[in-house]
Amino acid sequence: MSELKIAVLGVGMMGADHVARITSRISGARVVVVNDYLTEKAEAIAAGIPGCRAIGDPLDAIADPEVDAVVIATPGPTHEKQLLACLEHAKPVLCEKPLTTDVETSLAVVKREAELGKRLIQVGFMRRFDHEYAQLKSLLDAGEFGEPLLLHCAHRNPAVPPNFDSDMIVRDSLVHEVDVTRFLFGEEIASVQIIRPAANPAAPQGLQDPQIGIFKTVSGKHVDVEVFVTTGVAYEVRTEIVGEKGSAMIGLDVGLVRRNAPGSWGGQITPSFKERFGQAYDTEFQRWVDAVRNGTNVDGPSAWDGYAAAAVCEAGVESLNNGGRPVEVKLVDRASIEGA
Ligand code: ISE
Repeated sequence: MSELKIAVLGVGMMGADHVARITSRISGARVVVVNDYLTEKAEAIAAGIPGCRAIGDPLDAIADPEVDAVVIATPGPTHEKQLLACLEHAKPVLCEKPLTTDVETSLAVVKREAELGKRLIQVGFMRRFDHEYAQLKSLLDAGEFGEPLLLHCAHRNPAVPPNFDSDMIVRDSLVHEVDVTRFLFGEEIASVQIIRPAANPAAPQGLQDPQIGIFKTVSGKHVDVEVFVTTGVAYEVRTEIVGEKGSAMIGLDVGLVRRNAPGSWGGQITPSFKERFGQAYDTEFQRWVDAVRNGTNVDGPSAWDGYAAAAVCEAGVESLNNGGRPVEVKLVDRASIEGA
């Protein structure tokens, strides 16, 4: 296939970054259509890219004959309809998390794709493409740490948008550690517990922040996660794995350390996930574009991964709201869906 022609749906913070990524940072693809509910925003972005048009209706953008593949970066509640339209038109799609906003519709999407007998959906869990996570996964798979036993994670954001509520800390933030756990351990999560420590006095009224998530995997491995999204400081994502033969930590985020002022030393802190995971997003997009061009369509997390993450988060929100009791994760048997 010659250059892949992509429609990007949603050009908010992440969508606009993806447009720039496809246009200037990766090869083999270009953006031919952009769409956003803010029409002027889409038009302004289209005007800056040769051969790019703004289309007002996302479903028309998906169906457009010039479009080979789709990137979905719209708000979660719109994903189900847009994903089903991509399947209907047999267009490969890279969908930002969440796959959909509830377990039932996520499962329906998994089943619809399986019925088609062709993989078309990739979900945007970008951490799997980060060099450090990828390196950790290779070492684990090579048996360098023997049997992996524990995972300790910290996930801190300096701030979140004003509409961010306590459930979103699970569904929007902790969901990354859900995927990281499934990716590194290669097994499903069986139960989730969310504990509410004393809330940050600087957090907006009513926001349960920080939260502690505890997962137990099917084989009994333990994972604990501190999620703290109003630190006011920096973007920090650390992951430590402890195994039978040793441990490893990633995400120390120590770049250049300077010592040129009397009596002090220091470096720079990462402001947000756009910078911290910039390389991961670039790699994710390049590999997806290559996969679509060679007909594989998917090279990363699948619709099933999106569904499994939704099921874990559903259980997590139940635990958050039931006083922190562990809640069992309910997943259908994967083998019962041929092709999933
Ligand atoms: C955001 O949506 C992300 O995906 C970021 O990676 C995460 O750190 C943040 O908490 C979420 O709100």
